Parts: sequence; C-alpha cells; structure tokens
Amino acid sequence: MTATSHKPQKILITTAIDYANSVIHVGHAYEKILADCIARYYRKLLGEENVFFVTGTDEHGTSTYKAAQKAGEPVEEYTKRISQEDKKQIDSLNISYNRFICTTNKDHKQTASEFFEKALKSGAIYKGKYEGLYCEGCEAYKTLTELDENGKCPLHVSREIQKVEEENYFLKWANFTEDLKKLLETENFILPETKRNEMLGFLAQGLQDLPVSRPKYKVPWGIPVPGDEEQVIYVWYDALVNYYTAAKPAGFWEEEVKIVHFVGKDILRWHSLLWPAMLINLGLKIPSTIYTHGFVNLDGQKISKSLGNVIYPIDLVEKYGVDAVRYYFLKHGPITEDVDISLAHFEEVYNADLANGLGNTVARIAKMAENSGIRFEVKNWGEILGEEKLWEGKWSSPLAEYRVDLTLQKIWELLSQADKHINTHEPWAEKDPNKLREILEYEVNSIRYIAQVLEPFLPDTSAKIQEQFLKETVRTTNPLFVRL
Ligand code: ME8
Repeated sequence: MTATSHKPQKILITTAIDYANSVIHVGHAYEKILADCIARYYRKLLGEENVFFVTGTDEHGTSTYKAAQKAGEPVEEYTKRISQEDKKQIDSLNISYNRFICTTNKDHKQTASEFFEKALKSGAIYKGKYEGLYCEGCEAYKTLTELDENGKCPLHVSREIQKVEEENYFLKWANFTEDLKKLLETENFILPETKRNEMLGFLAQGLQDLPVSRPKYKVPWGIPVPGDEEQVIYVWYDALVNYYTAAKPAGFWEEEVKIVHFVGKDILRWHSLLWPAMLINLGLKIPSTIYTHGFVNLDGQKISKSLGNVIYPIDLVEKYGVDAVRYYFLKHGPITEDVDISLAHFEEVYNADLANGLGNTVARIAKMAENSGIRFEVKNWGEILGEEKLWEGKWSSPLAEYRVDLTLQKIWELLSQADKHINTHEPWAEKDPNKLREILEYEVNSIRYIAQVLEPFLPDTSAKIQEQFLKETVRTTNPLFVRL
C-alpha cells in the first residue's frame, strides 16, 4: 500500500486533548508532532482546504478540579491558564492545528450536552446507582482485576483509588457489543494491528454498563447533565465529543472524510469502544482509524512531576531549535511500544543526522554551486528525479501507515546518494564545463527535491533550504545546524 493508493478526498486529523491539570511535557509533545507531520503531508497531497487538524485541552473532571484547589486558584482561571500554557508549548513545536479546542468553549459545551440529551432520549442512557472504584488519574472506573497487588492503578501508583457509591446516569454499553466487534475487525480501524487484539480481548470479557455522569456535589467542575442540575457529564463522555464539535461546522464530519485519531495506548479503549458506541447510537459517522502510540520515557523512567524529571517542549526548542526536536521525535517513528529518550541520545542524533548529515551535505553542495557561477534552471524537480508527482513519490509510501520514521529513512537515503554522487564525480577536479554543469545540476536538483519533501517534517529547515536552492543562483548561508 502507498500513501496515495487510498487517497481520500478530505481528511480530519486529531490528537488527544490534554488534561488541563498540569502543563504538558515532551511525552505529550510526541503525539502532536506526529499528527502535525501527517497533517502537513496531507495538505500538500490534497490541498490546504481538504485537511482539518484539531488539538486542544480537556478541562473538566476531578483531577483538574483538585489541581486547581491545590494551587489555590478558582478552577475557571486555573484551567484557562494551563490551557494557554499548553498552547504556548504546542506553538513552540510549530504545530499547524486548524483549531485549538478547549472543552470549556461555549460551542463544545453545547454539543456535548446535545450528545448526552439525544442518547438519553434514545434510551441508551438511564439513571441508576453505582458502587465501585474510581481512579482520578485515569478519570475512569476500575474493576479489582485492573489494580495492582497493592490495590493501586498501575498507571497512577502515587494516587489512592477512590471507593465511590453514587447516583449516576449509565450508558447501556453492552448493547453495542456486536457493532463494536464488527468495527474492530474493519481493516485499519485500529493501527498498529497488534493493538486490535487487545481491544477484542477487552470486548470478549463483556462490557458493563458505564456511568456517564458524576454527582455535582462530588465533581462540581463539568458540563451539567441536561435536565438534571444535580449531575455533570462524565469527563470522557464530554471530552470525546470535542472532535465532533470542532470538525462538524468545518464540514469534516461527513461521509467522504477520512477521520484519523492519534492517541496514546492508555486511552485506546475510550477511542475504539466508547466513542464509536456514542456515534453509532446517534447514527453518526465512525472514525476511520485510531492510531495508537506507546509512551516516551526519559532515561528509563516514566516522565512525571512526582519523579521530578519533567522536560517541557519549549526548553528543548530553545536549546536545540524546533526542527531538531521535531526530527528527534519523528525519527523514532510512531512508536508502538514505549521508547526511552535521553538528552545524550538527542545530541548524538543531532550531530550525526542534522549537523553532519543534512547540514553538511547541503552546505557542501551550496558552496560548489555558488563557486561554479552556474545558473541552474528551476524546473519540476520531482520529474527530473524520475518521480511523476512530488507528493506521491516512492519516498512517501510508508506514510500510508503513518510510518514517519521509515519515510525519514528514505529521505536520508536520498541525501546520502547525493553525498556519494559528489565523492564519486569529484566536481572540484572536473575541467570540462559541460560535465561540471551536469554533475552539479544533479546535486542541486537532489537538494531541491529533498528540501521540498522535508517540508512536513522540518518546515523551517525546508523553507531555509528552498530559499537557498529554489532560485537559479544557489547561495551559501550560515550552517543549518551547528555541531554541538
Ligand atoms: O488522556 N509519552 O489526557 P492526558 C507519550 N484528556 N504519550 C504520552 C505521554 C508520554 N510520556 N504522556 C501522555 C488524556 N501521553 C485525556 C484525553 S481525548 C478525547 C482525552 C499522551 O493529558 C496520552 O497517551 O493524560 C494521550 O494520548 C495524550 O498524551 C494526552 O494525555
């Protein structure tokens, strides 16, 4: 399969929206960079107007409410502040979202409330009593089998599990089992494939009716249940609707649109089993793909405030530049299992692939082209290198499965071919002006091609190289990446 064999007319790309309980760190950033690269690629392939990319913040729920209380700030102000800080972090990474949605936005509150009301009217939601366990870190109800040997949630061992006994509205989740099973078997609904079995296994255990509201006296921070002032909508039932709130008015929740949600492995269950059930119940379009990635750990440890090892994207960007950060995360690819990162490894990759690899080859060719005094006609460089259409070239085939890592490998192979071409043809020793022109033309065109296909990955660097090379007279400039 190639990225273009299933070329959609339109595509909606989303990331998870981050809890506004604390400012996002580099772990969260990974997902945004991955989704951004895919969105930028599809804008080139389908045209700007056929791509819509959404990210944002998930602002309701217990853990955010408690974080605001701990900070001694009114919860509205606290969430607004964290959301704005998150946006700054995301902007520092050059994330080209079409909408940054907040679940406290008026249109979202309205849409989530309508989703709930319609489900209530359809009979899929009823009022009852819940007795059980709740993890505030996951904002999710838990069964005993999901806890570790100390009775804690394995994802949030520093938090106490809450015993809850409360009135709630429930979703008749089990009613959707057969539809969900069929959906899980649909090609590419869950990617990577390995994750699909996990969800089928979960489904096989049997879905229990799911509480989809919390009593207001316990969780005052949420969207009120329509017609019941004593209850607020459960944070997951509220948050998942964000995709629809943002996309529907822009014309991106329609039949012809391919909908791709990028999410971490911890929240696949909500996206592949709850969200489709909510949509099936209302007769709305189901997402095409839920792309699941693993976790980024730092020096072998989970990134967390309590461990004191949080790194913010802005700090990395200030030190190394935005494209170096983007490159490092994209080179890892859409990680299926967890990956370990470290600053030492970051610097190694920076020096090898960016300062030496890309930076050096571009500088070398620019210098020879400038010194030659030759004017290099600007043509369709994709065609020259034997590719009919630049954005459908062989280099892009791994993007069909969101393999940004393999795509970068292919681009770096082109770079190394250009480098080898110089060494083999030794333009500095060439006396025949026609032959020299031929050699340098190949080099210059290779860089022109590479600069363009790099745009979704390293937009600033691509622009800088295009500025140098997409003119008849090629010029040298300052190094793209200074060796560390
Ligand atoms: O789950 N490495 O929000 P969240 C990779 N609000 N990804 C990571 C990560 C790490 N170290 N830490 C977090 C929520 N993530 C909900 C989502 S969507 C309707 C609601 C990922 O702030 C995580 O897997 O806990 C998730 O995809 C995203 O960041 C937001 O996590």
